[in-house]
Order: sequence, then C-alpha cells, then structure tokens
Amino acid sequence: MNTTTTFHARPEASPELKALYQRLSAKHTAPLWEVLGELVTPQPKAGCAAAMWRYDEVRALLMDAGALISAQDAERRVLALQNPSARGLPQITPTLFAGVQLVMPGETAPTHRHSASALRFVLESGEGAYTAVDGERTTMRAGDFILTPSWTYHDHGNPSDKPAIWLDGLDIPMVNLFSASFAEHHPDEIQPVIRPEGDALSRYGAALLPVEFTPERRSPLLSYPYARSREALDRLQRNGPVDPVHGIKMQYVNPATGGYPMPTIAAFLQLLPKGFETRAYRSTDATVFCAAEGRGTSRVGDESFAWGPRDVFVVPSWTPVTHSAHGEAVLFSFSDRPAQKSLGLWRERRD
Ligand code: GTQ
Ligand code: FE2
Repeated sequence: MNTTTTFHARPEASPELKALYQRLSAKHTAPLWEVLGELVTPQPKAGCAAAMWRYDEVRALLMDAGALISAQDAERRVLALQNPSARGLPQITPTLFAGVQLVMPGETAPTHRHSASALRFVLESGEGAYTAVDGERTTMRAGDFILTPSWTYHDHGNPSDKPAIWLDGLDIPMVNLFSASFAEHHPDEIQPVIRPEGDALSRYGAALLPVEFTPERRSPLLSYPYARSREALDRLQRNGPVDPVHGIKMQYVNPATGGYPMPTIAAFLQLLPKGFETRAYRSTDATVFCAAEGRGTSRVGDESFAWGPRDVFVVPSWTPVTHSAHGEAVLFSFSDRPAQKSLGLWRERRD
C-alpha cells in the first residue's frame, strides 16, 4: 500500500461480504472499509477545478441578461460563476459562491437580508451607484472592496448613466452545508437612509469609535476604497521587502480587532512588481482571484491562465500556484480562510 496516495486500500470483497452489503443497505447502514480511502485522504482532494472566466465574455452575457430581465424582477441580476466540476451547482469552490452582478442606469435591487455574508469587488460603475447596508449608502467605485455582513439589510441602486458591475463573493454553500440559511425582505423596497456615508471610515482616520462600540461586533467599516488600498501597496513596494511567494500581499481587516472582515471570508490585495514571478505556494483555502490592474499569467496545478483586468480565476485547495506579472499588476482575492482557521483546519506550504 502506498501511503502517500492512499490512507486505506479497499479490501477484496468476497461473495459473502457482497451479500452482506445488500442486507446492510436495506437497513441504511454501510461498510466504512469500502469507502474509507476516499473519505479520509492523506492530502486534500481538490474539491473543485482550476478555472478562469474572461471578463469580456461574462460582461457580454450579463448585458444580454440586462436586456431581458430587470434587476427588480431578478431580485439580483447576477451571473453565478459555476465551477466546471460542480455540475450545475452555483458554487465556485465547495464553500463559496461567486457571481457578477449588474445594475443598469436607473435601476434598483430590492432590500433584503440573509444569513450569508457577502463581499463586493467593484468592476465598473458610473458616479453615484451605491449599495446600502443598514441605512448607510456606500458609493461604489472601481476597485472598492465592500462588505455586506450577515443579516444586515441591503439594497443596490444606480442613478448614474453607466452600468454598475461588481464581483460578489458569498459563503452560501457553507451556510447551506450547515443548514443555517434564513432570508427575508425589508418592508421598504428601498431602505431609508439613516446614516451619513463613510462615517466609520472618517472615524478611523481619527481613531475614534462610538462609546458603545465593542470589538466583538462586526466590522464597523463597510467600504475599503481602492485609492487608499492601492496607495498602501505602493508605499510598501517603495519601503519593504517583496515576499517571494506573494509579492506584496495585504489582507483586508476589521480595523477594530485586526481580525478578518467577516467570520467566514478573508480578502486580500496583492501587488506584483513588473516582471515579478512568484515562487510556488499552496494552502487549504481554495481562492478566487480577480485581476484589479495589469496583466499576467498564473500557473494553477497543470493549468495556465493568462489574465487581464477583471478576469476571474480560481485556485483549488492545496493546488500549487505561481503568478507572473507582465507589467505591474494587482490581484484581489478571497477565500474561506477564517472559517478554516477557526475550525483548526487551515494549512499552507511555501514550496
Ligand atoms: O447582492 O444581495 O450574488 O443576496 C447573491 C445573493 C448577490 C445581493 C448575490 C445576494 C446578492
Ligand atoms: Fe443579498
């Protein structure tokens, strides 16, 4: 038995054993020794395939959808990015949903809330497109990273004259694995605005928080504007060392705790200097990447993806990845790392 590929080899089944299996099945029982090798593996099974979605193709399809169904009728006009190995299930990895959402000029998407947490990474928007969370409207600008925490009311609107398009990331498959999904509509289709925009962001500039604030609470920051994040990456490139496996990689945090912005999803922004090629890296958290700027090529296991701005690709669990940037490039990414870490499961390897 080769222990690097199999933890348990299936024993030979005699005719008597096979007869027993019939009787077991009739009583809703099964012999573990027949499936143990697939169930308990020495290394993670990938669980999904490496894949890429070209933005120009997804955008064209989304625009076709835009001509046929309104954001209101669809509730959310989203093209789910279905992992090719998931056979029709709307999931990009076994634990994460990703989709590309369109709100056309003049449209609104109705107010609702759900157990699933969501993130947005803005791909295109005219001036004034917004997402509202708990009575605060956040303007969506290209490159912004925006949170919709679990069970917060949210609606979207686009009073501008250009389509608003963004990448959605949600923990829907995880929530459903736990059979813990709830969802409901707000009585108002468009929720009333009760807080000024960027309140938390401006307080963080002054390092002040409301007296009733406790850091166990969800992230007070709902929007992480691209301009600020990009500036931080530039500063680090000027001053700091470049990590051989990551380039210059930062994670978005809840500024009140320094922890993850959501309980289940981590998100990252990473700068690859011009011509930089990363060393191989793997981790147990399957990761969704979206190019924010520039062009490059990523090797994901045996696959190779040449990406440009707004293209999305996915790296399955424990699959070695290397990125090479043609010019200077910036990659946004997200994964279920906080969930794995809180369960004591997360591992990484710098090859
Ligand atoms: O924008 O509220 O892609 O509820 C999937 C479910 C987006 C949203 C998605 C959602 C939303
Ligand atoms: Fe939603």
